[in-house]
Amino acid sequence: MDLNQKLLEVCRLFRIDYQYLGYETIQMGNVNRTYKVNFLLPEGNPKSFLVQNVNTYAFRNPVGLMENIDKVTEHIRQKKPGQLALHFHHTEDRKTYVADGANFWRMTNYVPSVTYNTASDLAVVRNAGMAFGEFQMDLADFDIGELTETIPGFHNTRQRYQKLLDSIREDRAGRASQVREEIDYLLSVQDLACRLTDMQMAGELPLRVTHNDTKINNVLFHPETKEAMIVIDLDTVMPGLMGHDFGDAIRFAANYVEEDCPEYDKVGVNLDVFRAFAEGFLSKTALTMTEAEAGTLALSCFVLTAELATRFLADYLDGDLYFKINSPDHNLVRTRCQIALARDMLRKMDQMDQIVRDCMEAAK
Ligand code: GN1
Ligand code: MG
Repeated sequence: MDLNQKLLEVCRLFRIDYQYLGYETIQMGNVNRTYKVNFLLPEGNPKSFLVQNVNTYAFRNPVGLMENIDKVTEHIRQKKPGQLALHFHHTEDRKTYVADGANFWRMTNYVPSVTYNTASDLAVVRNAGMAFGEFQMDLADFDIGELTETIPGFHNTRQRYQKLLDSIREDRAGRASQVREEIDYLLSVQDLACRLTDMQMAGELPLRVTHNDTKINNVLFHPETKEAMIVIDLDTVMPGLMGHDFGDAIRFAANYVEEDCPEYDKVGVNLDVFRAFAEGFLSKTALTMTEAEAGTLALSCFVLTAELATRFLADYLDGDLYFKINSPDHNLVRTRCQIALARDMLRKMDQMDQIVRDCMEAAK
């Protein structure tokens, strides 16, 4: 069945009966597939929905994942009635998904908005920091035990390293000999990269409900005011650490270039962007943050960057099974870009740490 027919069939199961106009593929996310599906309302206006095909190779329990999202969005909705919230459509039998074979479909309203892959506008970055900080705070009283771990060990860096070692050993795509330098670098920083995981295991950091995938393009901004409207992509909302959300956001937003930029000499942390995000994030979280947590924020940027480099490299070695790719060496380019960023973060660690301390002071 072609995709037009499939998407139309899925929309009909979500009880959208308008006249079908067609679909556009949306470049959003490296894991799920997203389509904007367009319809014509009876009075002649267009109306669009976002339909996603959830990657069930990455998410082995998509039903549990949808239950997490339902619970979390409901919790936020009760706190903030009237605020724009993520809303998933239901089928006739009240399910928020359509499962057919290996495909797992879901549908939301399309929200006209803008998103950013890199951000030079510091007001936008600060707003994103506030949005992610507020998201964590909204869920501070949510019972962690209610959540399914949608990807077990998602930010368990020790486990990620173990996976990389397995991939090197198996060498399924026959690529290990080309990437000796990358492997050697990542192994040389292993203990530092696993510091957050080790502290978590030792019970030194509080477990929170975290977003876990805080790329700035997971915040939708108002097209005119540039205010953050809503945090999206709740697939990985799970128990986690403050540093997971802070670190991943900086990894993505504060890099001078996009995360798969092949010009490695341009890669690095823009400290102005770092400061703007920290200001926003800490303005919401400083009061509930422990000293130990604050002390991990600068480090967490390096940790999340090195961790993702191990994931990209393991996927390259496996033959690109997990992340969507645009070229055969896409995962290798991503790995190299993240390694260049991790190196720059090590150089700037003291400066980043000082900025966190300044923002903590200012926010208290
Ligand atoms: C994936 O699919 P997307 O873009 O939301 C990945 C993140 C990575 C990110 C890197 C579930 O996120 O962990 O940081 O790619 N999500 C999952 O771009 O693995
Ligand atoms: Mg995601």
